[in-house]
Amino acid sequence: CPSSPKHSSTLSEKCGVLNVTKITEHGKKVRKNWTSSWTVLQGSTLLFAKGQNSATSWSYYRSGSFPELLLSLLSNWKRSVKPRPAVSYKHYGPYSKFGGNQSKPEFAVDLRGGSVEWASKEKSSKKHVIELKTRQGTELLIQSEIDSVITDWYRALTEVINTHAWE
Ligand code: I3S
Repeated sequence: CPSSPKHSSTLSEKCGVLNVTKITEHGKKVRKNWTSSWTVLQGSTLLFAKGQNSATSWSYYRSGSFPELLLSLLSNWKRSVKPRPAVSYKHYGPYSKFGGNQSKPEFAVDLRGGSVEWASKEKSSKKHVIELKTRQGTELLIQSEIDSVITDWYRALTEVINTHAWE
């Protein structure tokens, strides 16, 4: 992240733009509210930032405008990591004009003890939808129009959940 998603046994990291909605919170059903979110998988935590540029990143992606896409993703990524105190931001200096603090992580979920499966048609009429359940009683639907994108996320989430199954 941002340019090369990497995986290791101790820390997996992956990010991208996904459509997300909660359907259950603390065990209670909540109304769907699909939003395009900058999504970061970091270790066993999945973070969602309502990046102001999410839609922009998406449109750059679709238009094949990769330099702009990279800048936009970098900008979103910087914002998504900004609130974490352990990270030093010094080296982001030259790019700060793309960042700012307009966007904060919307929410984060702990994947340990959770589960993922492909959502049934009853859960959503959209295609390529992952249903993620957490031990804390949050259920999310995660979707991308791009088959390969959502398949990669499915794989990554499954891997993290399996790795941390006994924690
Ligand atoms: O599971 P539902 O309730 O049919 O989900 C749809 C609704 O949340 C709908 O919103 P309103 O009922 O507030 O108008 C959304 O616009 C749809 O996207 C939801 O369904 P999908 O199948 O897209 O997840």
